[in-house]
Amino acid sequence: MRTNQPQTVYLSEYRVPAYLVDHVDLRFELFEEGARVHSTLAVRRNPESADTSGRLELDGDSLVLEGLQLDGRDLEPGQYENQGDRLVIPEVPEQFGLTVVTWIEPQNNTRLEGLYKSSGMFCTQCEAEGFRCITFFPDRPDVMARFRTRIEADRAGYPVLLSNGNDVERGELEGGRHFVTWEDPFPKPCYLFALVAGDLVEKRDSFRTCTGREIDLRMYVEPRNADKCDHAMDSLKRSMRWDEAIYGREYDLDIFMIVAVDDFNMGAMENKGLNIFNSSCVLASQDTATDATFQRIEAIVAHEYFHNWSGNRVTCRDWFQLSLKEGFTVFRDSQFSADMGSTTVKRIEDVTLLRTAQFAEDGGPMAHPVRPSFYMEISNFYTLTIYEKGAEVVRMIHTLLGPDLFRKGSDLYFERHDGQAVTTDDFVKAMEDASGRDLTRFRRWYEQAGTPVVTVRDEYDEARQVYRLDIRQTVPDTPGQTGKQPQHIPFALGLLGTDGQPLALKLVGDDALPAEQRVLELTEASHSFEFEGVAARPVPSLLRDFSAPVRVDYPWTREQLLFLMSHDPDGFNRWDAGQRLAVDVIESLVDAGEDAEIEPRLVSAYRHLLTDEGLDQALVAKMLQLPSEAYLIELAAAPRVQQIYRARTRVMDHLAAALREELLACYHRNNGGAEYRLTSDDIARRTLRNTALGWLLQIGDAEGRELALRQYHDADNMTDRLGALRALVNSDYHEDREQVLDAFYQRWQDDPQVVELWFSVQSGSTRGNLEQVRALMEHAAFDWKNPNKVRSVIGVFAGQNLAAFHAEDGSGYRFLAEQVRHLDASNPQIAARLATPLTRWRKFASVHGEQMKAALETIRDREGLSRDVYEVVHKSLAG
Ligand code: 0A1
Ligand code: ZN
Repeated sequence: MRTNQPQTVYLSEYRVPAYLVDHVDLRFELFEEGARVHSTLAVRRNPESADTSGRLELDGDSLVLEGLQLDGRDLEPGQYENQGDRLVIPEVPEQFGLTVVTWIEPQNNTRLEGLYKSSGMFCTQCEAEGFRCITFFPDRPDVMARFRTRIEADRAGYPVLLSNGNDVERGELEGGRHFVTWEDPFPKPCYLFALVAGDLVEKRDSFRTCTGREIDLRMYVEPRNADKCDHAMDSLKRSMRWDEAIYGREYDLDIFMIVAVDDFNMGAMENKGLNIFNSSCVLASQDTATDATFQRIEAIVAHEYFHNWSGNRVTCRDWFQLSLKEGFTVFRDSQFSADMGSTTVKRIEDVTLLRTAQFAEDGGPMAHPVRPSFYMEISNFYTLTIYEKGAEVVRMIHTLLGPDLFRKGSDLYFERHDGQAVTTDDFVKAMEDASGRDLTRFRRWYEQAGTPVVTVRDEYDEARQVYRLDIRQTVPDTPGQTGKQPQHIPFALGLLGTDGQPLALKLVGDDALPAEQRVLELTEASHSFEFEGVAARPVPSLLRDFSAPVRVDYPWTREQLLFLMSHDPDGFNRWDAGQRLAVDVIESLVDAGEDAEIEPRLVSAYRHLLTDEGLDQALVAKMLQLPSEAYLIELAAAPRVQQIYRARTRVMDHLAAALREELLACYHRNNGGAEYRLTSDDIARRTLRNTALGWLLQIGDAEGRELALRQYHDADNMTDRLGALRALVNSDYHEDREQVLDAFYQRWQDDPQVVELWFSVQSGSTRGNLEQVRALMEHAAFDWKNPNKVRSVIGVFAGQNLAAFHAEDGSGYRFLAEQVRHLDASNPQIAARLATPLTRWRKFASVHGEQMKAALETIRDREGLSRDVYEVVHKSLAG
């Protein structure tokens, strides 16, 4: 907490550390009243530093300093300065041992950074700057040390004591206490340090690596969760195998551990050999987790595991390089998920998130490049831009180089930089060196914020049988960045003939063999491409597979979109054509009267999707989802949320009514009754039947209601049970809604993950209002200290229940501001994230924008605002 203005940190001010730490010896004495941390560092001057002042500076946060010794001798008060957030020793030798003793209070740590308690266990979260909440230390990722950690605690309360690496010693202590010592042979930055102490059950498995080493795999969870580990364990083994096969990466320690904790700010953390997970991202059983949760768990387990190479063995030089590890690792986990399920569906899901949320971020006040050049609070930069856009940037390199050269590049990167802390530029350089390609202009993707707009116009010359595409790109201004340069964009496309068949593409003056798809490389502000031998005006299929994170501006007609929906060989673009058509239809209704006609061809297109069983059902399940309100809002220049909401609802009602028979048939056809399996086929079936159910209840269909009630009671898995619950909650059957919600809570009240689902179904329901959300916050299961509960009630309301959040009277905005102010006192990271919807006030038309701004100002005026919230609020109000 602070009242003075937080400092900005600049990339341009990066200097190598003046001192290096070769070894860290930690001893934790854990008690109920607090913890004492003894830390002994082997320090030496960095020969590469220009700083020869002899001054050592260590970072700290909320620490009580109990002891300080240099080479075994106590330092006198005049020999050091404890500034609270910094410990300065003005004169130190070239090489020395430093012992620091600190006292901390994990039981009172509500920020969930550093060492804290969750459901009675001790655990840590040190990324990005949490280690300084444990002891004074050079808390920066380019200081890499070997850690030895001894943990001492009461044996009865904390039988399990874990840290990174291998356990090398254990024993009994006086007073019923015991200790375990862990040693991690790999030098690592302190943000990868982890400690866990608790009464946990252990699940064991093993994995034989490609060179025949046997790795001990262990999961630690609270006893009540013992039956929810199998999926994560299987996902882990699949990830390990996949990383060997696709990237040639073998696991390096003899043991790999996963721990589940209930209170966690993010999804999970890749601490070396000891990954710590938010319970909701790792625990699953058929009864308690939905298909989406199973898939998310597989992806996050993979993500954290993949970090062992992309992040841990090769780490970031400074936090401006965060996307070095995050963008690359998200790219890797999305490749993995694609390989485990449906490639097209995975692509659709990734692009939906990117276009809905990352594009909004890139167009808002917190817009920043994939490699930012300044920040106030690094926790605010764990963003969709760093993660998702960062992954798209790596993906474009993959597209430009092709899989083989990309693999050559990643091999070179891992080999060249193993054990180092490096930059995004080192990554690009490795890709360049391995492939011989020049990525100079490509680097702008890392430097320029904002979503490029690619404008495409076409002309067909019948006499010459030539089809010409004129393509221009512009990168919009973002806060603090104007006058941007063209970026290197891989633009995949195909052309379809009037018969729906792909044309062989032959560029005028290019002697490459004709192919049905090409990746054009856009490097200038504008280009023209002429295709020859084109017998009739074709329909272009642009930016196939979403080959670059850009907006495409092309004047599609509805005929063209319908044509692409049924003929494009690119599954992603078939889906995208359907989305564009639906967006066009909904947008055209926003300003039209209540009786305006709804495009009849949309109905027939949806009918075709519902009835043609020859189509890929996983793709159909995706195509049946209308574009979300959030996406429609993102696309609009000055969105009027209520009108958008009504137009979208009208289209849904209309489609559901017109297609009632088809929806019922689709429901019954996919009501398998077979054993629950997680194949993409079965997932598609469940998605289809639950979508059909949702639509039927949307129009209050009586038969749909019967089906939903029956499904709710008969379901043998959470996907179907929640599907039925959600359909009823979003219907006008109020009594059923209340009854089923009660029954659900009674049945699952002891399972926090299921209660979170129960919360979010209600707070996200368009039938729900602010009063109901306030009531949820009064519910016994709501807990301000648990980020998952805060997210599932307040976050879901502001992020998904958009008609209620943007209520005309501004009550949604005032509500959110009130919650942000409240939460900032205990958990600034979550408070800052929660504030995001308000920070986008400039995008909204007059009254709404003003109301949002006023709400934001009430946050700004809070006394003792955290650095986290200060940064997002001030950036949003600036200019
Ligand atoms: N590195 C983790 C995510 C993570 C980031 C920050 C945290 O605290 C501020 C916690 C976790 C990942 O990418 O999975
Ligand atoms: Zn990550």
